[in-house]
Amino acid sequence: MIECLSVRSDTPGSHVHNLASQMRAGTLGAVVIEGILAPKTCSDIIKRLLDESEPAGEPLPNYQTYGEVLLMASALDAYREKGQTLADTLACFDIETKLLKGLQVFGGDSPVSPFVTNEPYPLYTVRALQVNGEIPVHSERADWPLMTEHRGHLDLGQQFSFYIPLQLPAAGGELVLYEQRPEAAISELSSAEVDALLRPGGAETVRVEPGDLLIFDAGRYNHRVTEVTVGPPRWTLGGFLAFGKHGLAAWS
Ligand SMILES: O=C(O)CCC(=O)C(=O)O
Repeated sequence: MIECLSVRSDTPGSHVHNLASQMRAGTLGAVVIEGILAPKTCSDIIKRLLDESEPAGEPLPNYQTYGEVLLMASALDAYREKGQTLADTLACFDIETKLLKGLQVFGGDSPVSPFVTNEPYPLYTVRALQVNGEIPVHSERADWPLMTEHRGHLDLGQQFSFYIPLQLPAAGGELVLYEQRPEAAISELSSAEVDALLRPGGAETVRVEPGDLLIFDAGRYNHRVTEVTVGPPRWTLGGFLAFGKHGLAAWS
């Protein structure tokens, strides 16, 4: 059983101050903080990117990213530059303030800030999963080549993912969390075979409305996004979180 909880973004911190610690302790699998972005803001963000920007890359078939996901990036400078271009394109939406406010409801007593070494890391990317696109099963791990700075500062044994859906497809594009950590090599298996292998150990489909912020224990649970079978495309805005010495740090 994966424990999932929903709270409103204006819930007083004193009522929910244990969310991040509960997830750290393994008693909470996923949290939804409702109402971080207005529905019109979500559609305006998509429109602005389609009108004024080009995706930074297509790491999987039918999956475009605006800004670069660190684990798929090949150089820190280019990753930062693409993150800055995205932040500049979307500056009028004040996303960073709204996102950090939502993440702070989750953090409670632990302050949440963008991960900074000598320079800040981009806080989020925006991703578009088109019809026929899917995100294969994975979990967030510590050993990505460009995470050397993270390793010195953060507890990467436990990484959380966060995202806000900006637009949902009519069918498919659902996040599935699996309780069982696979022992067999799964990279060669199809999504249907992976599902058949892992589902008996427990699985949860997490539904999140556009504008709500989901945070889940992405290091603990293998997860995947099912194929988008009926459009429109699935758009999400998000990144990753881990505990450091001074609270929670976020990056994209
Ligand atoms: O929604 C997405 O684009 C990615 C979801 C995911 O796999 C993650 O956040 O780890």
